[in-house]
Amino acid sequence: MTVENTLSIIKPDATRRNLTGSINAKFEQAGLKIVAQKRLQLTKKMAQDFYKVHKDRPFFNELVDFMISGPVIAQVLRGENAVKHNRDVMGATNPKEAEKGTIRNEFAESIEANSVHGSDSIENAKTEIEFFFAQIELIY
Ligand code: IDP
Ligand code: MG
Repeated sequence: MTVENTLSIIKPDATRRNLTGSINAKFEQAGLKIVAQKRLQLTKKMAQDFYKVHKDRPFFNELVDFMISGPVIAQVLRGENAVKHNRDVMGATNPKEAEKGTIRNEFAESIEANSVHGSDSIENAKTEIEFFFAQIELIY
């Protein structure tokens, strides 16, 4: 077991419904520590850049519009196997397929407005954390 950091984003559908605290409680109950966090309004350019791996997918433009439709919370979660552990806590991309008790099962509105983003590999976690945070902003 190794302690890792992973990048999480609470998406606009969740901030709109005032669910930041409820979602953060899920992370903390699961043993993930929030070691950095900020609320921000993404620009179109930032959203396009963040999701550039999906630029050829049919839902890309809609996804970008959704991600800039309201504030997001960018955060760094830390814990044992945090990258994979957070993916389990989040649940499947499609909330209809997300296991009971997961964030997406409890809170997501749709496959697009699915309340949270989480890094999918240790390598991507590093890049995604650097996208939002300076190293000195991570307080263990
Ligand atoms: P993930 O967030 O579970 O890693 P990805 O496949 O990386 O899922 O997709 C990134 C985001 O794009 C999803 O979280 C969701 O907001 C959106 N998305 C994924 N698939 C679809 C789709 O089929 N229709 C609309 N939006 C989608
Ligand atoms: Mg993904």
